[in-house]
Amino acid sequence: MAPPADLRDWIALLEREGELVRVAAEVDPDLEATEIVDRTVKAGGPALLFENVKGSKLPLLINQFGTERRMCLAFGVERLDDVAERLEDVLELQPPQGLVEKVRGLKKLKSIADSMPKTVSRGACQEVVLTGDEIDLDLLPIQRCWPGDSAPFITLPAVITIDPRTGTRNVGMYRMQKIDRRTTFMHWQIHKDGAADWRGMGERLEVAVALGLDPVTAYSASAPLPKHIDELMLAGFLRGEPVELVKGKTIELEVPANAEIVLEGYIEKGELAVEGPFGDHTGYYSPAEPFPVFHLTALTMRRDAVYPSIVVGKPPAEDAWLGKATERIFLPALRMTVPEIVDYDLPVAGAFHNCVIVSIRKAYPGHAKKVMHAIWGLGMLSLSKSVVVVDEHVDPHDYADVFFRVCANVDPKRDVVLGEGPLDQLDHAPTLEAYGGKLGLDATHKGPAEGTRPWPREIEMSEEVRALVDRRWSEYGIASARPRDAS
Ligand SMILES: Cc1cc2nc3c(=O)[nH]c(=O)nc-3n(C[C@H](O)[C@H](O)[C@H](O)COP(=O)(O)O)c2cc1C
Ligand SMILES: [Mn+2]
Repeated sequence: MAPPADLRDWIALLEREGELVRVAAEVDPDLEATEIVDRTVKAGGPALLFENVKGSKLPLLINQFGTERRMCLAFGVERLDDVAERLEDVLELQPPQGLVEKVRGLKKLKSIADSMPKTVSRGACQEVVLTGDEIDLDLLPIQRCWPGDSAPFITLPAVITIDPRTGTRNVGMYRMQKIDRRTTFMHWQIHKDGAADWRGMGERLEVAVALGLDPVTAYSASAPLPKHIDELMLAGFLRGEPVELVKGKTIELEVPANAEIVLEGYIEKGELAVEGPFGDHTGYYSPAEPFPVFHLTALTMRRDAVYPSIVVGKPPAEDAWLGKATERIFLPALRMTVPEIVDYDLPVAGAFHNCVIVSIRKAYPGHAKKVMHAIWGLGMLSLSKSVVVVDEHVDPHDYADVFFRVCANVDPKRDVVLGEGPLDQLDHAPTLEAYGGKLGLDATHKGPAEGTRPWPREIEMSEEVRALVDRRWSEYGIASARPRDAS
């Protein structure tokens, strides 16, 4: 099944699948919407289309990503690992042997070639064009999410810039605090590609912001790609169809033609003001701090545009599923660099950066420590505060089993690595901002070369006895426990 072509195609799909509720009652985008959504997300509930938002004519779509099932619907797959397999196929492309493999190889190469964004002459996102004094962010149902938030925030944007030094495009999801009808902040955290484009800017940096995209392109804006890779190419690859772009009305940048709403504008060199506080995905308010100011030169939209939003806060919130998609989709890329990694898990409670659990095929002394350092050196994973390493037969998603290994296998004097390095800018725990301590826990088995006594064998029942008990289960008359297969 092809992924949805645009936001309204996606809304129709959600509705057909019983995954969307239209809310006709008037809802205030100031706090009330958050409380409704937070309860819905935490109950595993549906996407919500608020059709009657106080103070705005536009409907507000929220919780489109809030469950694993909706995430899979967005990508047109059964399991998120299926997306990863398609990527792995391309990453692991080997010289083909024989005709059949050559044809298959060509298909894979074509899927890459077809991923490049394509320029078109017209886009639905420009049915309405407001410039100059007509620009008015008050038209949009922008949410103020939490009581301590300093203002309303645009929370689900795809922010487009071009690196003035290399000419490569970047798309990232960065919250935007509304300042007035024609200005917002741009919350580019220090480690992000958008911030790097900004640091490299000349006098002015053009910025385009797409709101209301097909779900795969919207997800791609949150994906932690290396700086030189255009997120729109990933979107094209994952969709199996290129992202179509039209030239902006007041800027040189191209914008996704299928967007519901586009904000065009610029950032002036050196112009900073104090942004925040904002109730963030850490579960705490991030403090007020200086960030760049974004000036709008145009607001373009569809005639009947839908405004998309997301609420972050104490985990689990809707963004948990964007994070889980990244965890699954990036496993093959992680394995390209660190092939001994079997699987990994970023616990939702760890807000993406606080904890990584990784299982490895351990082959030599210190191997777990080598993997910790690899993670601390890899892309956005480098911001991970703690890394727990377990053996290959341990499922990193089974937190109870991981905790058992940590308790059972760690000698705190020998198996704890304390380091320091860059940390997520939003992490309030370290003494300094964006820099602090790292914790590694080696919960793998240890060998004599690591200075241990002989490592004991783990207890396992024999397969014969298990099979026997499975067969005979009904004879025992024990209702409260079950044979393996029935569980
Ligand atoms: C809902 C949501 C909100 C986000 N808000 C911000 C933000 O305000 N600032 C930021 O730097 N990153 C934010 N992120 C994370 C970035 O989108 C993510 O790190 C992405 O990889 C950035 O793109 P880049 O690597 O091209 O800079 C947010 C992610 C999500 C899912
Ligand atoms: Mn990027």
